[in-house]
Amino acid sequence: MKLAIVGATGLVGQEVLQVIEERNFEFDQLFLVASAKSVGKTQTFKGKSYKIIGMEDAIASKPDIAIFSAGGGTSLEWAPKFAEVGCIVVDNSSAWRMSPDHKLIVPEINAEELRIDDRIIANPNCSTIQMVMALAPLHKKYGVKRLVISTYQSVTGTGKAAVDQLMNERNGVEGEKVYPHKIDMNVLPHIDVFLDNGYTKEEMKMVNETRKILGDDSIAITATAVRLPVMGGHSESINVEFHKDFDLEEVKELLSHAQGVVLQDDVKNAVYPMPLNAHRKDEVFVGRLRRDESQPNALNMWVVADNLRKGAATNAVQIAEFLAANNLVY
Ligand code: 11C
Repeated sequence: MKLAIVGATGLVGQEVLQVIEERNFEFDQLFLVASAKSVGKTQTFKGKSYKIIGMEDAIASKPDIAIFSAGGGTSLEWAPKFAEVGCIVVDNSSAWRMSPDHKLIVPEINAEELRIDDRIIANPNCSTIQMVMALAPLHKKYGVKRLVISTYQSVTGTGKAAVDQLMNERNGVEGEKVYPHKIDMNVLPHIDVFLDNGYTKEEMKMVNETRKILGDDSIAITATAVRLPVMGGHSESINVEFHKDFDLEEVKELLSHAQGVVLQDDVKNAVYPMPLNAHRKDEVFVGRLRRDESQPNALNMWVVADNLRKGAATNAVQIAEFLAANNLVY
């Protein structure tokens, strides 16, 4: 099996390498692919040195699976060219997510949708992945009717330049600005671009991707996505209204048994999910579970995950693992 990591030098690409090493993902050959400015540089993986190659060379090597973390424009242009040579692209960008011809996969929820002829498979947005991981087990039992979400998102979601902006501001150093305002000591209710309806693209991803993954277009969803000077992961306050009533202890029971979900809900001992603890972890952490006393059948929850892990790299590697384990690679 020949594996290519496209966008290997970015924050997500680097995390993909870390995850495949930790999970011992098996392959025979590895190609590290990046933009022209990185081609020719070397990267060490498991003690072996790899030369970074460009797109054309990667396609000529005919990889079986390519994990793309290189942005939407790159993916729109290059993913079909990889697919043409028989490669399965697992794409971390938003380019293919809402296309009716492409699957949007969170393995714990809908990997069974994958078929041998899927050539470009979309990885959802990080803020969507962690939310649906917490919702899916409850949706099955009670039926999600409406979601009201506020996110508290890490600068790592924007990439390395944003981490640099935060650190430069903190250290009083001049440097490139990727946000329209200062991010240190601040909160920006602005992630991705604003759309005509007044929402941001990030907020609308949460609406549209959630419906597609849970397979239910009737779910009412509204979101406010917010950037914080935080590093370890994204946090979300989720108010969920169900069709059926629930028992809070049963909700905890369902979540504590859900694959990839960890319940951290012991407020008496100040135990609840936090990005500092989620950093470098593959699971989604859920806590602050409580009934919304203002509304029937409604629950409040707090969900945290490392956006570079389950929100991006881990989910993509899990998709690749599923393809390999189910003979969907040829
Ligand atoms: C952020 N969620 O935190 C974004 C990053 O559509 O894959 C991922 C953007 C995407 O800024």
